[in-house]
Amino acid sequence: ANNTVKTAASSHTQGHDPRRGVGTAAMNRAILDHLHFTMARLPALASRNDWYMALSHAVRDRMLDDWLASLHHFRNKELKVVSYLSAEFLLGPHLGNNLINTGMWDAARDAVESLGLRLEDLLRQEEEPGLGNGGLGRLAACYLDSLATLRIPSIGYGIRYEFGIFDQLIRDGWQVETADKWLKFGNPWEICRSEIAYEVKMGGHTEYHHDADGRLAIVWLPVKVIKGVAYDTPIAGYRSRITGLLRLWKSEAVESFNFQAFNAGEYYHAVDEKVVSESITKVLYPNDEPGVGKLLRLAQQYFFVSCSLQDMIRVHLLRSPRLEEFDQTFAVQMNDTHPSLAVAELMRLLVDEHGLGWDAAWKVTRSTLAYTNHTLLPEALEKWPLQLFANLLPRHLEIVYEINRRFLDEVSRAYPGDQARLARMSLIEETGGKFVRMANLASVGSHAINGVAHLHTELLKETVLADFYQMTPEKFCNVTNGVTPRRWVLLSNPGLAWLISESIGEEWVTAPEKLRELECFASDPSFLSAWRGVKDANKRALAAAILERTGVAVDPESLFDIQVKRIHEYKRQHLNLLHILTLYHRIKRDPGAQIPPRTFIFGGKAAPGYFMAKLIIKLINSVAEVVNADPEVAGRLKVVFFPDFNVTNGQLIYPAADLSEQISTSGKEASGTGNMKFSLNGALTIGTLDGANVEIREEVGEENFFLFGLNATEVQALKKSGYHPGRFYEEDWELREAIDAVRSGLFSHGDAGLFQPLVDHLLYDDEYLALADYRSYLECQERVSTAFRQRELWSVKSVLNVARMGKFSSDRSIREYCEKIWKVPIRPPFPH
Ligand code: C3B
Repeated sequence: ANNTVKTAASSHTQGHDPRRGVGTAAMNRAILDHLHFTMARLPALASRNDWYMALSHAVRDRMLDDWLASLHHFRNKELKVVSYLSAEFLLGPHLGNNLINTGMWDAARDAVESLGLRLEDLLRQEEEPGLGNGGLGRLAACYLDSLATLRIPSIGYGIRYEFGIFDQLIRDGWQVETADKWLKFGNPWEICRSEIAYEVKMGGHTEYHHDADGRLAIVWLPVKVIKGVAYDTPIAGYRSRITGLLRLWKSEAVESFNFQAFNAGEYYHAVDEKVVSESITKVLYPNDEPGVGKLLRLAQQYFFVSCSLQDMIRVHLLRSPRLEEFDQTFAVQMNDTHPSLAVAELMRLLVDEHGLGWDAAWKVTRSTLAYTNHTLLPEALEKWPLQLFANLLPRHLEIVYEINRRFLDEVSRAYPGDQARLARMSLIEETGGKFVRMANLASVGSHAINGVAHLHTELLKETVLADFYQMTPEKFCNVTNGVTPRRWVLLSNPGLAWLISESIGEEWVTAPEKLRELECFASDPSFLSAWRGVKDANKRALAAAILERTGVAVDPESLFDIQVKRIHEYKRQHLNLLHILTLYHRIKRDPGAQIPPRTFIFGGKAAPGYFMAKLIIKLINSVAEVVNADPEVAGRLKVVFFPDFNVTNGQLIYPAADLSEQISTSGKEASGTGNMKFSLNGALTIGTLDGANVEIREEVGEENFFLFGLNATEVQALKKSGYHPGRFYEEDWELREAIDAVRSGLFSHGDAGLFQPLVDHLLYDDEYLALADYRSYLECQERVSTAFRQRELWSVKSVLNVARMGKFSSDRSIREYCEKIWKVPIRPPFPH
C-alpha cells in the first residue's frame, strides 16, 4: 500500500515552478532552517511535532509567492471577489492537501526521507482544524478548494474558534466529549494580521441627534466594544498558481477601552473585560442544527459578520470611493442564516457610518448578498428572541423594523388583505413570544436564494419559503452540492487515483466529466481485478485502524457497510440497527442462512445535549458488544462504532466502503455530501430518494443504486393520513422481534429500562418513519447481499459509479454559483 501512495502522489507533481526552490535539496535545507530558526531545535532533539512544524513552515513559505500575487487581485477593479461568509469551515488537515495541490509532494517526501523520517508520520502529526460541525462546514471547505482551483478571487470569512468541534471518546459505550485543543502545539498555517483589526460594538442604546445642517444623525452608544483580529490561512488551488484566502476573526479586548486604568481595582476590572471579550470566539457551538438562542452565539454571528463587512468595505474603498458600487467589488454568499445579520449590518455600515441614503444602501445590499439554505427541518430555522436581539443589537433591531415596514408594504400591495401571509412573511414572529426570523431576513435582503439539491430546492419553494417563492420566484435557484476530488480522491485514495490516471490520464482531477472514460474499462477483467485490489487494500488499512482504536478484529473480505455522519434521528442510524438485529436473529435461527459476511461500521458525533442521539450511540455499541461476542454469528456479522469521526478519519473510511448508507427519511436531508464521497470512491449506495441521492441515482443509473423506502410525497401523505408506527410493529414479526430484543434488556445486561425512551419513541411517535420503511429497507438489503455475492458484477457497478460521479465535483457547483448567482466570469484553466 505504501508503494501505491508514493506512485500516486508522484504522478501529480508536475506543474510547479522550479525557481521556487521545491526540489528535494532545497526542501531539505528549508526544513532544517525552520527547525533551527523557527522551532529553535537541534535535529537530534527534535520531536515529531518539531519536524512537522518545520516541514509545514517550509511548505507555507513556498505558497507565499502565489498568495501575494493572488492578494493583489483584490485591488484589480476588473475582478469581482467572492466572499463566502460562513460560521464554519471544516477544513481537515492542511499539510497533505497543500502538498498535493501545489505539486510539492515528491520533493517533500524525499526531503523528509533524506532526514531519516517518514512523510506519513509527519502527516499524522497534524491536529485537524475542526472548525465546523458536519456537512455545512465541510461544504464551505470544499468550496474554498474549488474557488482557488478555478482561479476565482475569493475570501472565506469566518471565526477562529479556539476550541473546534469536541473530540469524541467512547466510554462504556457512551459518547464522552473532550475539548478540542487544536492550537496546543501551534498552527503553522495561519498568519496573524495584527494590523487588520476592527472594532465591533455590542449592547447599549441608540440616540438621534440633529447636526448643524439639521440632518438626522443616529448614534449607537454600546456598552461594550470588542476587537476582531484577522488570522489568515492560505488555501492552495490545484496546480492553479492561485492561493485563496481564508480570513478568520479572533476576538480580543480593545486596549484603549479599559486598559488605561491603572489603580488595582480598575486593573482587575479591565482584565475581566479582556476575558469576556476573548470568550466570543472561544468555542464552536456543537449543534448541527441550532436550537433557540444563546446570547453568545448571536454575539459570535454578529462579531464575524461585522468584522468581515468592515474588511470588505476597506478593500472596496481601495478600489473606488463609491460605495454604491460595492456590489461590483464583492459577491457575498451567506452560508445558511448564521451570517444573515449581514443584511442589517451592511445597511448600518452604509447608512450610519458612510452616509448613504436608505434606498441606495438597500439597493447595493440586496444586489451584493445571496443566501444558501441548508435545511428544511423547522426546528433548525434560526430565530432570535426579540428581547435578546434588542439587548445585544439595539441599532440592528431598528434597521430590521425599517426593512420589515417597507417589505410588508410591498407584500400588502401584492396581496391586498392577506393578513395571514403578512404574518408569515414578517421578519418578526409574533405568535407565542416575539422572535426575529433569520431566514426571512436573509431572504428579503438577498437577490438570490438557493437550495443545495434539486429536491431540496423544490421543497423549499413548496414549504419553508413558499411565500417568498410566490412573491419573487426569479430569486430562487438550485445549486446542487459537490465535493472536491482533490482531498476526497487524490489525497485520501491515492491507489484509486493512480489506477484512474493510469487508465484515462490525469485530467479528471479538474475535469471530472472525463471519468466517463472509465466506463469502457468496466468490461476489462484485469482492470476490474486491479480495481478490487485497491478497494481491498483500503479495507485492510481501515481494518487495522479499527483494531487499533476499538480492539475489534474485522474481516477485510466481508462487505463493509458504512454509515458515517452526524447522529440524528432523521438520518436514521436506528433503522440501520434494526436491519442488523434482524440479520442477527435470522442467522441464529437458521445457521445455514445465505447471508454474506458483513461488517457494519458507524461513525459520527451527537450534539452533547441531544439525548436520543446519544442513546443511539449507546445502542450501537451495546449491539456491537453482544453480536461481536456471539460465537453463533462469528465470521458473519461484526458491528463497529469508529470513535471521533472527523475529516481525518473520513479520509480513511470513505475509500474502504463497499456500501454507503444514505437512509434518511425522504424530504429531510437537504443534500448530503458524504453520499458523494462514498460513491466517488467506488462504494454503491443504499438510499432513499432524498437530497442529492436522487441526482446520484440519476447519474449512476438505477441498476447501480439500491433504492428503498417512501418518497417525499408518500412521507407527507402518510403523515397527513395519520401515522401509527405501532401497526407496523404489530404486523411485521421480524420487526417486532428486533424491537423486543432491545426492549428485553438483551443489549443492556438485563436493564430493560435503558433503551425504553428510544423504543417508546419508535412505537408511539417515530417522527422519521423508521418503522414504515423497515420492510422495504430489509428487502433492499437482501438485493445488496445477492449482488455482493457476484463480485465481478459488483466491481462493474463500482466502476460505473465512479465513472458517472463527475457532476458532483465542487468545481461544478462553484461554476454554477458563478453563473447563476455571483455573476463572476469563469476563467480558463491555468495552462499546466
Ligand atoms: C447540512 C445538511 O444537513 C446536509 O444535507 C447538506 O449536505 C449540508 O448541510 C451542506 O449543504 N447542514 C448542516 O450540516 N448544518 C446545518 N445547520 C444545516 C444543514
